[in-house]
Amino acid sequence: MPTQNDMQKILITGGLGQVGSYLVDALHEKAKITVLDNYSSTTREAVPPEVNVIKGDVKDRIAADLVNQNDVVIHTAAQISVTASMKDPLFDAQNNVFGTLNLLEAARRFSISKFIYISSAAVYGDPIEVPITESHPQDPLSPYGVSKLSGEKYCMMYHKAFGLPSCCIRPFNIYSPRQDPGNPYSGVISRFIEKARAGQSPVIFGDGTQTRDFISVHDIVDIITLLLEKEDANGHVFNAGTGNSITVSELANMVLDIFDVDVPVQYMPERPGDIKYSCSDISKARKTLGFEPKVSLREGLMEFAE
Ligand code: UD2
Repeated sequence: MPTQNDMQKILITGGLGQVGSYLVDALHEKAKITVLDNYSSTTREAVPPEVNVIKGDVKDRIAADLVNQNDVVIHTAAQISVTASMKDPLFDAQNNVFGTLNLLEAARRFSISKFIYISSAAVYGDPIEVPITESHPQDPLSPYGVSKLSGEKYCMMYHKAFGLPSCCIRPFNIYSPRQDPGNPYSGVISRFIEKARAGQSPVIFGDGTQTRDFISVHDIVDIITLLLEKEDANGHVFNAGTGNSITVSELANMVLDIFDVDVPVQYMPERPGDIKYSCSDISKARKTLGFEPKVSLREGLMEFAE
């Protein structure tokens, strides 16, 4: 194992969050990790006690100071809710646009060997064709989609104009047991599992024929690890999905089957602003990074049951 002194130094913003905390788990024995997190959604206990955690915000001076002390930045901290962004677009932009720019400016001044930005499939808006390639028109339907696209554009512009080794991923629907089911903004998988655990009916918004590409957080960690390793990734944006989709009705049945719960599904009106079909095309990540998603949806759901 490398000694503390010759280990790569990695700053993970949002390191206590869903993606960040799994990244810390995967990397903290191979690299010297510093987490910057404002504790907005989790606690210190999300990562092992030996990991250096700084409480602070990506918008503040502390973020720039930490960039200066590290070799690599993985920027996962964000305002993550589409619904919250509709209610407060300014708060969303302050975090996702200004926070990202604050880090990029620091990365430009100090010699950073890699800057990885976590964008979102929300940049595509309602897709005009599926599967969605990276060159699909980007036409966000929410302030969140706009702020994520803006962060991406800054990363790519800093690469072109200043030679910053930056790259981005656009995750589709990420899930993991660490997503908080009590949070009203949590994803459909957490919601369905919470209901199944209580022996209650999952609630489907709309007719259940809408599709999503659900990707396990472990595969997200894999693609980020590949970005760390591959210089070819710099200056590029990659879809991060599985390349497969499933309807929300099929998902509900799968969850009920895994948790062995026999209840009818409940239907509610479609959620305003919901997109109908979503599925990634991951040819670019396969070709450039050698990325191959490994966790099937059933396996990923079983992890919740364990
Ligand atoms: C996901 C991301 C969002 C953004 C967007 C991009 C999550 C939590 N959100 O939004 O951040 O990247 O993709 O397009 O990953 N549903 C039900 N019952 C429920 C909850 C949801 O039927 O109890 C439906 C919902 O109406 C939608 C689908 O499930 O059709 C997925 O909903 P979601 O909130 O998990 O994620 P999504 O795709 O809206």
